[in-house]
Amino acid sequence: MPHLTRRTTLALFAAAPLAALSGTARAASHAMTHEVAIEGFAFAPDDLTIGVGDTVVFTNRDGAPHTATASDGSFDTGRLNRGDSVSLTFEAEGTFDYICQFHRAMKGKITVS
Ligand SMILES: [Cu+2]
Repeated sequence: MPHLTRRTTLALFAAAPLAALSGTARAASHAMTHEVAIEGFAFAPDDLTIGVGDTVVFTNRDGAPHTATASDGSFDTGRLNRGDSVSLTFEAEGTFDYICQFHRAMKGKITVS
């Protein structure tokens, strides 16, 4: 059965050139990719710590559409239908709470350190 996957890469948090450069250098040597599944109206894991330059892939495994939308507006996957994935690369340190825009009781957190 065809499996439709949307892949989008967003560079978040345009930083000062020097910070961006060091972030890129670190990303080249240590960047990791982490998976967050959206399943059963929950993010799994719902609390994730990653490194600067790492990528998080959000994949919706529910029949219902979901989003992962930062509470501070710093990122938004947009609507993810069943099987859709979006990759987000985090280029700056911080703690980012996010929700699903359609089901606001769904909450998650990503810490970039
Ligand atoms: Cu949802």
